[in-house]
Amino acid sequence: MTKEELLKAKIPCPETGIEIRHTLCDICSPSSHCGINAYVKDGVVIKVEGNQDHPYNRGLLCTKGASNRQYIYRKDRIRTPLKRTGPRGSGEFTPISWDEALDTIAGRLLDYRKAWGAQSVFFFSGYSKWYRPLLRRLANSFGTPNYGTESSSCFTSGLMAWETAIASPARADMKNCSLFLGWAMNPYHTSYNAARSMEAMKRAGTKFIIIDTMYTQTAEKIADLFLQPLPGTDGALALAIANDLIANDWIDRSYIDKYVHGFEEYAAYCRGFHAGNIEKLTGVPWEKVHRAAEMIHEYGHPMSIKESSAPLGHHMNGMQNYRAIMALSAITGNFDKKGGQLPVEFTFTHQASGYSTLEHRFETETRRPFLAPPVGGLRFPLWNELEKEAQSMDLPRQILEKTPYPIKAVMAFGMNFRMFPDSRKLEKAIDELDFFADADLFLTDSAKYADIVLPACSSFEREEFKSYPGGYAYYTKPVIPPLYESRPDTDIICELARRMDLDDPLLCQGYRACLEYILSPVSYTVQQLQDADTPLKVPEFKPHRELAALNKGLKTPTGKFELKSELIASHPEWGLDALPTYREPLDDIDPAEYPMVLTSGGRLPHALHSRLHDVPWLRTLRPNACAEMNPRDCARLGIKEGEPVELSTPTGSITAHALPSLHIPAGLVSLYHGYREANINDLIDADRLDPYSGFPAVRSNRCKVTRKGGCHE
Ligand SMILES: Nc1nc2c(c(=O)[nH]1)N[C@H]1C(S)=C(S)[C@@H](COP(=O)(O)OP(=O)(O)OC[C@H]3O[C@@H](n4cnc5c(=O)[nH]c(N)nc54)[C@H](O)[C@@H]3O)O[C@H]1N2
Ligand SMILES: Nc1nc2c(c(=O)[nH]1)N[C@H]1C(S)=C(S)[C@@H](COP(=O)(O)OP(=O)(O)OC[C@H]3O[C@@H](n4cnc5c(=O)[nH]c(N)nc54)[C@H](O)[C@@H]3O)O[C@H]1N2
Ligand SMILES: [Mo]
Repeated sequence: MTKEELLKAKIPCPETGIEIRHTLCDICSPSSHCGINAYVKDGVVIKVEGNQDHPYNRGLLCTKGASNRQYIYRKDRIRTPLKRTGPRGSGEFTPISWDEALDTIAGRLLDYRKAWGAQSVFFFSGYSKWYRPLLRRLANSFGTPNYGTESSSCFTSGLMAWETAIASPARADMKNCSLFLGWAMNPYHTSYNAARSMEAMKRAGTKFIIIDTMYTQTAEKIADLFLQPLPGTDGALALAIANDLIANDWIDRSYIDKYVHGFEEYAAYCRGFHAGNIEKLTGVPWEKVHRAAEMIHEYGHPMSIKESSAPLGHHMNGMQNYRAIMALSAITGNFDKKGGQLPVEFTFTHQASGYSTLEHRFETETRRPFLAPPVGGLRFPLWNELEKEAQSMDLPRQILEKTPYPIKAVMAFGMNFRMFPDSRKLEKAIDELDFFADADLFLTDSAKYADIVLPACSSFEREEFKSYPGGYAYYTKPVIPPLYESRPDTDIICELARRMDLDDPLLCQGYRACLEYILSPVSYTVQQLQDADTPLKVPEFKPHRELAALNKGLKTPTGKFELKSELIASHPEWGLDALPTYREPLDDIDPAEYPMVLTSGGRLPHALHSRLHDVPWLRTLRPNACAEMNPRDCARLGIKEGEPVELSTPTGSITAHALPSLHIPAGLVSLYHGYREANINDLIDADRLDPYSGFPAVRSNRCKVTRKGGCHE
């Protein structure tokens, strides 16, 4: 082959000067950061493919991963630190040096601390998580209780449900079960690896119950039994399944006697969910509820349940619904058993990889007693008790109302107001701040409100620690230098600690020193991990030991799996229920005026929140923001495919393109989030928050659908 031919085919060899370097894709969920082979020529990434040696993805990539080149080279990458010169939101900035930017931020944050107290400064993290342990420590060393993240609407609701029941997180031992209960999960859109595992399990004879408001690919290809409840009614459904299991004595009595607390009260409560009312409450006929109970009895030893925190938590009653689902694991004796639900410990950034680190100590050891509750702490007392950080969903309110105390400054890493319910409320709140700084890869509309903008770099341009399930530890090398003047978030955090002269020598030493400390229980040094250039299995990996946690006693008040939470019961002033009680998700909105149920955010395979709408390859897969509706509803309203339709709620209205879809049941409208031109969160009330978790009800609302210039419902 000639050199030109080799170059055209992007063949890595000395003649072309193309090299393959390894990194990871950090576009989607941290539980699926795939290994990447980056083809690099002259400091430029010219091709990406999956890394076959990576234990997680073994050479595969999804559409998002395959588009990494277009993602990291997006035209709106921030090139230099910026200082705002025009009005907030105008996007008028002047480039400044890193020194000026960091000194300005450090000086302003110290000024607010002095004048208003440390709690007046809020440190925020968006969906990116790799730097979070350092950011949380920065907030603690600075002295503010206000460290808050996007997990306030993502993952923490499910975590809180587990903490309430077992005082630790847990995971589904999917691969070892004989019955898998996939509750609100469609991995064909979110995790191709989990979809492949399910297909392999199905071939091997595992039975599947899938429970989803939509008729998904998982329902179509995998389910032996498919249940389709109305959004946010999962708690009633789970309680009804439990009632049937108990009535037929299809439960594990000796396990319950030994390891479960509150069974009798719970069983009595379950009796309220039965053949006579369940279809009305959930839309699921009793025969299907009974068949689910029967299948659990026939095949559910062991049974593993995968409940996703986001779709189940995004309702006014979300956390309680989640608790009701988890209870099925306890009454059938599947918790802490191989092939069931396993209690776990987080290794790093909420990944349970089967080995311990000092992450939690690192994050919290510089914390002094706070003088004020974190944002959301008074409004969401269970959150406050369990999470010890801010519930970010209360941030817009507190900025605007200044109660119980004013927030003067926000130092954000990737803040995007479009992801918050009633986005304009946060936009307005940011506008009212005395000081707002934002570090991001891209000059987003939220960053345009910042007084100082900092350019962060992507996973291709930085070194980063990542832990994977099965005991793996990985420390990447940058595959290209940081683009323009961008820097890793961790450098920004450590540099701020230095410039504010915080009493935190470890943080001031930088990312590597912090990691050496966090990883001190692990045999490998950071340098050894980096030299390996591939994830290493650490010798400290501890496989799960059946019933070990239950026999030792859980860290709950009773030491048992608590169906009735004694933590909640001991705080009657919170006004929360100790049992996983059910309440209707939509009883506060008038169906006469808003006849359609509105859900948002069901994942699309090629979209990830706001990040990929401006990535050309991915955008071509769905160029428009689409309101997906059942064809029967479209026909009734005279709406044709692609026509503009207006969706309105008491909070606002937007226009999207109609997309008839048989996946959506009649009466429901579904729209993906994050679009600039049709932001579903403009329709969602910022105060419809779950009183247990503070989560926003983005998945159950009511709306009116109007054909532009036509009839409506
Ligand atoms: N491609 C892609 N992958 C992603 C993301 C993305 O944006 N795009 N986001 C990442 C993030 S941040 C998260 S939190 C996860 C979320 O991951 P998942 O929770 O797995 O994904 P979702 O599609 O949000 O929800 C799963 C299913 O729940 C159903 N569902 C919605 N509401 C209800 C309900 O009330 N009851 C029941 N039973 N089912 C319901 C939806 O129809 C959907 O099929 O995905 C991660 N992965
Ligand atoms: N209506 C509706 N709203 C939702 C949801 C829903 O289902 N429906 N889902 C909720 C859920 S589960 C989640 S997780 C949130 C996600 O909400 P966000 O956290 O807002 O998600 P993104 O828009 O992906 O990321 C935020 C910003 O981080 C920037 N960023 C990316 N990588 C980095 C990095 O390495 N460093 C820095 N400094 N910045 C970076 C991105 O460019 C982006 O501007 O949305 C929530 N909002
Ligand atoms: Mo999320």
